[in-house]
Amino acid sequence: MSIEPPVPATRSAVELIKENSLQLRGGLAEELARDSEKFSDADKQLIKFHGSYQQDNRDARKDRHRDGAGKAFQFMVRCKIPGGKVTASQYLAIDQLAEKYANGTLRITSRQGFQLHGVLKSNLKQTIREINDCLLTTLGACGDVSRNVMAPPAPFASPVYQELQRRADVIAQLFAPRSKAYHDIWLNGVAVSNGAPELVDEPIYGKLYLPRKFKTVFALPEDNSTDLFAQDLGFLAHVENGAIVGYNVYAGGGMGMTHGNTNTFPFIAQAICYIAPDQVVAAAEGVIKLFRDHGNRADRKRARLKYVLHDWGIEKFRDVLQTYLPFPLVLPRDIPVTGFPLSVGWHDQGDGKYFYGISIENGRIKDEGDLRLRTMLRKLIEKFQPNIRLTPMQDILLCDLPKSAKPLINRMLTVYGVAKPERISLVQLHSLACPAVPTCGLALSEAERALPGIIDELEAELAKLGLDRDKIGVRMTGCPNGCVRPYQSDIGIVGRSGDKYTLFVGGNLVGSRLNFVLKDLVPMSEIVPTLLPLLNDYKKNRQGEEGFGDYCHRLGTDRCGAIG
Ligand code: SRM
Ligand code: SF4
Repeated sequence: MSIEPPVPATRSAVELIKENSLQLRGGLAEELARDSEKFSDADKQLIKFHGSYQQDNRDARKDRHRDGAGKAFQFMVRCKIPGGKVTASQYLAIDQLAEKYANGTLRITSRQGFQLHGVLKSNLKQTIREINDCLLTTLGACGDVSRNVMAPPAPFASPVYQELQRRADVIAQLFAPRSKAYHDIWLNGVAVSNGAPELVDEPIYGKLYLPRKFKTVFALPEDNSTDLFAQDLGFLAHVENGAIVGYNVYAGGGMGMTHGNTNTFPFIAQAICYIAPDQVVAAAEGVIKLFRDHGNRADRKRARLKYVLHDWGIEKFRDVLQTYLPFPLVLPRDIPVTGFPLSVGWHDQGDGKYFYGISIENGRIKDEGDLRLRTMLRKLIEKFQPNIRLTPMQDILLCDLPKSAKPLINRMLTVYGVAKPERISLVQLHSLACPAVPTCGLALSEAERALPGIIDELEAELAKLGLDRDKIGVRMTGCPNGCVRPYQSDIGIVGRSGDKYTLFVGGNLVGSRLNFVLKDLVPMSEIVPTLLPLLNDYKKNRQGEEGFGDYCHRLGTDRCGAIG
């Protein structure tokens, strides 16, 4: 039985669209059949639940405006891939779709998914259908539902790693929307006008789905590569003698904020309770239901779970959560998070096989000039048919390889101009950027296209200072929404407007602490020069093995500001 949440006095427009959508159908089927380049405003919202965003090519805006043409509409299509697990044939199918219907590139996302960009409306249905043909899905990749569930990607033969991957699948499946709209619209082609659609029970979501997106991850103390502290819900495994004996449950993390609106802010997830392994599903259901019933449905800028936790405080959050749990809430244990492995390079899986992690700059798999990354990956995957894992750092792991694959893979990297991880600077390996311009409609500034230049500059300075063996994480976004989790990193660069950025320092590699503003409105060309005095001082005055973010945190805002 669906339980409808209490309806608040005022509701945002999206709430009404969801409610009246006949379980996410709206007019999507009819609009798809129509010869037009875009969807209506209401259906533009609904299409997100099906894994796609209506965008326009922002590079083309000026010329088209001059020529009196409207926007060049196109679609982003996102696959939801629990734990980032992809088979060789699925990879090859997505690679083909990138060529046939998108802009010839694949984008690994910061949540272990794939995105295609530049799909025209006329090709959207076929793209989504072919994604499903290879047994991947886009359902619930976006929209007000439980989003892709992340798990540490390394394919170690260890029961602990395997258990977390299995759990990610279970949670992803349990909290996927049950509506048949997705099948009707994209796979079977049934239009609403063909008769009343079949409505099903949505036991968790009801008619209104969630107030906003909801993100879950699994992590290990020594492997927080899924960035537990940035998530609505996180399960931190407690391991004893090689087995998971429980989990600390974290809730209320999130990154998005709006410049100038102090009512919005990034927030670090808090440890709420400790559970036994067989309580994972009930705990997830409890937190999701709490969010469904108490999340803000009037103001989407304040709708995430983090605001419920912030506004209530942790004690009330625990008390209310208890009413949704079928077991007594036990306080969390002391389980420190200590590691953030990247998994690039060669690794022994522990079952006689190996995996090779390739660092993908900002997740973009493409051929460009001498770099023939996309071709190389296709050839390698065709030859070795490896299982694949996508990482939350936007990298790719080729798994289950025989030892004998090493020489050929090493040779292919050289021939196709792809840098081996050991030849890539540590600062680049630890950097992330979001797509921003030209595809993201919310971008205020460049990110993916700008970060490589900034990293080049930073690498040169770090080498001069002898800091090139330090792990320093840089995360850049084109707007404050924080799609690559910039507010917990050593250095965060957040788009402000055009050429100007807000510069943050003081987070850490494991992401357990928010950073703070070093300087606002920094022109792109001044980003590295602004950081230099601090890096100099860090080199001279750091304590022991202190990381750059820890050093900035120790100094605090005022002293960093005075130096920087
Ligand atoms: Fe994101 C919106 C890209 C992970 C916070 N995000 C968007 C949209 C769809 C723009 C839009 O709404 O029109 C971006 C599409 C750009 C494009 O052209 O592709 C976009 N987000 C991405 C990706 C592709 C960034 C990447 O470099 O990989 C990531 C896709 C992940 C996936 O596979 O599901 C992505 N987004 C994140 C994360 C990181 C995470 O999930 O761990 C965050 C911060 C964590 C969080 O949710 O708080 C994030 N995205 C946002 C927000 C801010 C939400 C908020 O609470 O305020 C928006 C804006 C919104 O939802 O209104 C947003
Ligand atoms: Fe777009 Fe902003 Fe997300 Fe970057 S951080 S992808 S600019 S919404």
